[in-house]
Amino acid sequence: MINQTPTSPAPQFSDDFTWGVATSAYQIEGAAAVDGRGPSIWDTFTHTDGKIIDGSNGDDACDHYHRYAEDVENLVTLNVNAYRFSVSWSRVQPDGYGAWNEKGFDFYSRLLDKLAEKNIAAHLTLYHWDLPQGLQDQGGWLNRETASHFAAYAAEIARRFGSRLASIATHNEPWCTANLGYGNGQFAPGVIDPVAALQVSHHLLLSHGLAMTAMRALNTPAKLGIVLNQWTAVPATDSPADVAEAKWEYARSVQWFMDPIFKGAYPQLALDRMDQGLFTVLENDLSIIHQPLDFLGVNYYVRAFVSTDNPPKKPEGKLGFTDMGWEIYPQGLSDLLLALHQEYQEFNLPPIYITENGMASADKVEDAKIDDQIRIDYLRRHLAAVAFAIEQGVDIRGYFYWSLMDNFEWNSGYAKRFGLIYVDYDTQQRTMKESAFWYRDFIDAQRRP
Ligand code: IFM
Repeated sequence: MINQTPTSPAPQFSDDFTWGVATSAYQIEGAAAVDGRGPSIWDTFTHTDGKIIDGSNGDDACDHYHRYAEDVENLVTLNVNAYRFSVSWSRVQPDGYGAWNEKGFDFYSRLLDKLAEKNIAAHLTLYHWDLPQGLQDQGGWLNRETASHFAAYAAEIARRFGSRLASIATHNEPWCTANLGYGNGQFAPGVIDPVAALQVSHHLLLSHGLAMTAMRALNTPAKLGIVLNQWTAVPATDSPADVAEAKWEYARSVQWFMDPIFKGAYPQLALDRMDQGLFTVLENDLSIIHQPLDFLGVNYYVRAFVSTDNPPKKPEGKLGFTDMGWEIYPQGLSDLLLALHQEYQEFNLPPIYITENGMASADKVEDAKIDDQIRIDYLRRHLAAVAFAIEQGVDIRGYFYWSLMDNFEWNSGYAKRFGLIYVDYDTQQRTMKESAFWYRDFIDAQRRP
C-alpha cells in the first residue's frame, strides 16, 4: 500500500518524466468572436438562461487568446517541461466543415512558437467538448457524418502542426461528451436522452478511429492517442447487489471506452444490461476504432462509490472533499492504474500519461497570497500514488496538473477554482498560489542528481 501521509519522503521520478499542466480552449481563451472564430455548442449553451450556475460564459474567460505569452512565461516559472491545451475547432474552421480560418491557425502557431522558444513540449487535444455550432445544426454527434468531419479536421491539424507537437489526443473525456452532453443534459448541447448518449459514445469512438487513420496516413511525427476520464468503482458494502452494481458501473464507464479501443469489442457485461437494439454499430466500425495508440491519457479525479441504497451511501471521505464535492481519494489513482495495467497490458496498452488530476478549492487572496495548503496536500498524495503505480510496473511517463490557472468550469462557471495560478477575472491578473511554488520546487527536486 502507498504511504499516504504527507510527511512520507517525496517520491523520485525518472529524469525524463514529463511534468506539465493542462487547460482547454473554451475554458481559457475568451476572444469568442475575434478573428473569425465561429460559435461552438458551448457559446450557445452558456448564452441560454439557466444552464450555468453563476450565469457566466466563456466569452472572455482568462483572455488567454491575447495573454498567451504571459501564460507561457508562467509555465516557465512553474518549471514544467510540457503543456497540454486544446484547439477550438470553430476557431480554425468556423462551421466545422468547409473553409478554414487562417487567423485561427495563426493563433495556435504563435502559441507553439512561444512554447518552442521556452523548450516546453506541446501536447494538443483536438476535441475538448466545443463542437462547432454549424455541426450541431446538422445533428451534432448524433449524426454519423460528424465523425468524418472530425477526421478531416484532425488531419488538417496534424498536417500543419504535427512536427511541432509532442502529442495529439483525439478526444478529451468522451464519457462526458456522451453522458453529460446527451445523457443528463448538464453540458452542451444539453440533450436529456440516455439512448442518444449511447449512440453518441459510439460516434465519438468512431471519430477517434477515423482521425487516427487520417493522421497515421500523414506519418505525423507527433505521438497519437486519446484521453479518457476514469475511476475505479468501489462497492459501498460487500452485499452482492452493491458488488454487482460496481462491476456494472466500471463496465459502462471505463471499459465502455477502453474495450473497443484495445480489444475491438464493447464489454459484454455492459451489453448484457442494455438493449443492444438501441444503438447502431456498422460492420467495420469496431475495426476502425481498434487500432494501436502511442499513448493513453488518463484523467483521474475521484473514485465511484457504488451503492444500491436509496439514497445511495456516501463515502466517509477521510481526506475530505473538494469544492466540487468530490471525495479526495488518492489511492483510487494507483488502484485504477494497476487495474488498467492488469486488464489491458496484454492488449497493447501503451505508455500512460496522467493528463489531468487536480482539485477545486475555495481559494482566497489574503495579503497578496493564496495559501492553498489543501491543494499541496492533494498534489503530494496523488504524486505518491503515481510513484507507487510506477514501482509496481505500470509504464507512466508524465503528469499534468489540472489546471494551469483558474478558468471557466463548465456548468459551474467561474465559481470553482482548479488552478495553480489564481485569476482575478476583473483585472485578468494572475497570481501564483502556494501550490504553484510547491509544484515548481517538487519538479526542481526531481531534476537534481
Ligand atoms: O475542467 C474540467 C476539464 O475540462 C475536464 N476534466 C475535468 C476538469 C474538472 O472538472
